[in-house]
Amino acid sequence: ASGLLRRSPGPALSLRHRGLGPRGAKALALSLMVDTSILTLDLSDNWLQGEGAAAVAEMLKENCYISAVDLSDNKLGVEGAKAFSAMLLENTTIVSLQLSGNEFDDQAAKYLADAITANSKVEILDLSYNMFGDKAGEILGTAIAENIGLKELKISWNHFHSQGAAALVKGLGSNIFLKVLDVSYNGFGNSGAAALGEALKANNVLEELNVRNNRISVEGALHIAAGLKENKTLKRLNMTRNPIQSEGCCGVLKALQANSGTGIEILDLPLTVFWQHSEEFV
Ligand SMILES: *[C@@H]1O[C@H](CO)[C@@H](O)[C@H](O)[C@H]1NC(C)=O
Ligand SMILES: CC(=O)N[C@H]1CO[C@H](CO)[C@@H](O)[C@@H]1O
Ligand SMILES: CC(=O)N[C@H]1CO[C@H](CO)[C@@H](O)[C@@H]1O
Repeated sequence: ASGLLRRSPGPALSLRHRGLGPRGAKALALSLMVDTSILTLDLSDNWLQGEGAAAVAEMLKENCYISAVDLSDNKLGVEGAKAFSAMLLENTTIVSLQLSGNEFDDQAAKYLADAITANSKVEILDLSYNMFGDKAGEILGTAIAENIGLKELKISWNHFHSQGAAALVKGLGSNIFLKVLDVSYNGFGNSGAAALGEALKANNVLEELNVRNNRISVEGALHIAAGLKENKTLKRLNMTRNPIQSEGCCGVLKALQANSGTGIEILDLPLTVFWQHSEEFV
């Protein structure tokens, strides 16, 4: 690991799929502790587990040059979440953090929520492909409401369903920084969509929202439409792969038609048979 580091000039160190494991991570972390040239670190898919994550986290507490870290697909689990959260409570250099695919569950969410609440430096956070459920929705929602730094949050491919989804996006209403939110491939359903609609009414910073594949049907689409009617900032909305039917599509379009101040530039609706109403919107 330290040999690789010596042979890798430049500000970006990418060691994906190298099978580093916890031991490799420890060796690498030791070398990086005093390094001043590396600014971005990609250790995705290295089976680091909690132990390897702890070594990397300790290193990041000392190193004040690395600002972007990718630790996706490393089986970090609760132990990894705890180590990274502790690091984020101290360190203020990290701006971009990719932690997708790390088996984070509701217990891991508790640790991450502490970091999201207190850390105001991280702007890009990817927590997609984890195992967050409804409890995590509540905990992370509260953290999102209080966070004052995140601009982009990806939390797609988790297990947020109705109640948990609603709790998660409730925080969005009070958030005043987040510009991009990706909650695609969860199970929001209509109650999650209703909460999104409410959040859109209150939020005046969000620019991009992805709710692709969330079991949102007509009722949910109309809730989102009600939010769109009272929102100026949203520019890109992805509602594909939801059974919102022609009625839901028309509801969304009518809401935008009624809102002269809408900021929508790109709208992606599911393929559906709504051509029979299309003359109304030409
Ligand atoms: C919506 O998601 C699909 C699939 O990821 C993508 O092809 C499309 O470009 C997205 N639309 C928008 C507006 O982002
Ligand atoms: C740049 C940065 O945030 N580094 C800090 C990480 O945490 C340690 C321990 O609190 C500080 O000493 C560093 O300054
Ligand atoms: C929070 C916010 O800015 N809401 C606005 C969204 O857009 C509508 C209509 O343009 C305004 O009336 C709201 O004040």
